[in-house]
Amino acid sequence: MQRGFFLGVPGLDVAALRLKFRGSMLGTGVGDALGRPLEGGVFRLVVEQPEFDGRYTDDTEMMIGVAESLVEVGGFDGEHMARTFMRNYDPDLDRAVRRYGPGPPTVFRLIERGERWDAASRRLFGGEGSFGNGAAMRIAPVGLLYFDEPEALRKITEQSSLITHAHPLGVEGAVVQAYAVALAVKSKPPSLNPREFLEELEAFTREEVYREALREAALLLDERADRRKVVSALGNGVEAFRSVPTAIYCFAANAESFEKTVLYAISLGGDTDTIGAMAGAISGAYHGEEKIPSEWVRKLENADYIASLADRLLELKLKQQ
Ligand code: AR6
Ligand code: MG
Repeated sequence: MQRGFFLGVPGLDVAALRLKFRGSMLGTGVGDALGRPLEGGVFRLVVEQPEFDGRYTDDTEMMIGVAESLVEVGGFDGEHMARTFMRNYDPDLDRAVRRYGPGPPTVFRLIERGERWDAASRRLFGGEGSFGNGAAMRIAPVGLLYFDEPEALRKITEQSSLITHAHPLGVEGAVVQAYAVALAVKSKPPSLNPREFLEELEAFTREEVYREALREAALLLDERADRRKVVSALGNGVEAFRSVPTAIYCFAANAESFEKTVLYAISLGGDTDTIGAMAGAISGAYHGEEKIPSEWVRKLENADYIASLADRLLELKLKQQ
């Protein structure tokens, strides 16, 4: 790799990438922890002084699992990643803080009883698999590791999603989110054009539900829609197709600031921790660690460990060049 250049993008050198990798993973944690106390609420007009104790939920715990597995194996291994999720899962902590959806712990029990890592999730929800946002909320490390390899990004996202989410809309939500992280890594602030960003995502996705939502997001951007309209058009639910486009919109409409992006995301109500986590992952990948308010990073649970995982992920990326 040439010094000072990555993919011909001026300024995207190793130092910039390090800040972006850290920014995306810490951004997931910060957005998740900001949204945690508000989960399930109705939207508020502005969240000016958010409660922030730095404790994160299943989103960040599973994102850590994705990154741990990728760096420990040196790439993707489904059995290993499933076992890593299971190693990190603690039922008592789940009830008190992490608050997993019902799907993943069910999958863990099935695998524990001998089901294959890529078969267990297919038994959920009457055999159609989960279309929850749980595969998308944890996907930042895959978007980072494969940011300049769209086909590998799609393939590894699909496989890693399948561990818990077998429904095509659950999987494609993760693909769209991973690609949003990748595009954010490749863009140097303040050069990103939010409209073109949405168009590139629309061109990449293979599911009409997401293409339509991304076109809707572009219209909302043009008309500077209010929150009520954003929630009614894009959603704030636990379904991937009612939250991934929303998180992407939160970033596109507030691309100039990490803080504005995540505060806007958690102000929409509903699944605030996950919409915050996904918007934070994209904005953090764009702006980098230094643009995340330091008080939030300082308070975030396991922030040093998350940053060290991001560094190891970048080392893996550089080794693969
Ligand atoms: N049919 C009907 N409902 C479904 C289906 C389906 N095929 N798939 C999902 N749901 P789950 P997650 C509904 O359990 O995606 C946590 O707080 C169903 O109501 O796979 O890992 C996370 O932080 C199901 O319970 O969980 C996220 O915010 C729900 O979607 C959120 O929960 C979630 O699917 C989702 O996490
Ligand atoms: Mg959560």
